[in-house]
Amino acid sequence: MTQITLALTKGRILKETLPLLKKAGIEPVEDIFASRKLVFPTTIKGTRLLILRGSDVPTYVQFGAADIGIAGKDVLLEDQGDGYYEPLDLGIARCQLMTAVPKGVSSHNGRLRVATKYINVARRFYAEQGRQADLIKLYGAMELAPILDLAHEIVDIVDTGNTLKANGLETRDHIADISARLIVNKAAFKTKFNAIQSIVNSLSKSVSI
Ligand code: PRT
Ligand code: MG
Repeated sequence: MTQITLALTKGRILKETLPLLKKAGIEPVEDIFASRKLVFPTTIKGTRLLILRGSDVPTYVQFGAADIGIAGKDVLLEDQGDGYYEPLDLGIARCQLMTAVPKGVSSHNGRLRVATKYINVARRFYAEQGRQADLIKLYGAMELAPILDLAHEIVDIVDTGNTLKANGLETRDHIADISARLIVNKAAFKTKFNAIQSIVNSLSKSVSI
């Protein structure tokens, strides 16, 4: 029997992932939200789920500790890892990566300070724009940085825009459309081809229903 390990992103992506997995016939045998466990067997023998931080999902898949992963495209753009394919857009947890600035403030002249947790994404974006930017790494609450003059602008996820608005910011440049993606370890895709292809196919059907 082929053992398949799926690394899932906890938090808001997980809530939308479980119904998709269920439609694909993969169900955890116990309630993930009622448990502190990190590994869950499923109704498919040999197939188990890991519940991880999003930014750890590509790492587990790249090194083959998980065969398949589900993570936000923002996380994958920032990860820049190879060692995995990205065969399927799951169409869930949709949002956008944007730059944001204090409302009504015109473009900053001179050297820009940008706060973000997406350092690699931001470096590429400003380089493509031909703009000099000093990047400041934050781990959360990016919206605070312009208010306290830590940065002139931020690079962050925007969905409804309510968080920006509540903090006196507005969007400026669109960087990327984001949704959760399926990734597959390259070596596992060869050695466990049938089992993985069957999961990718079932999931791609549950996405399109
Ligand atoms: O917990 P950890 O630090 O690992 O990450 P996290 O707290 O960001 O995780 P979580 O559970 O929020 O899920 C993050 C993933 O969900 C991201 O990698 C995205 O792919 C996806 N996603 C979809 C979002 C949003 N929508 C979203 N709105 N991630 C974050 N947000 C945040 C955003 O950072 C901002 O603070 O929601 C706020 C903006 O929402 P609006 O509606 O006010 O614009
Ligand atoms: Mg969180």
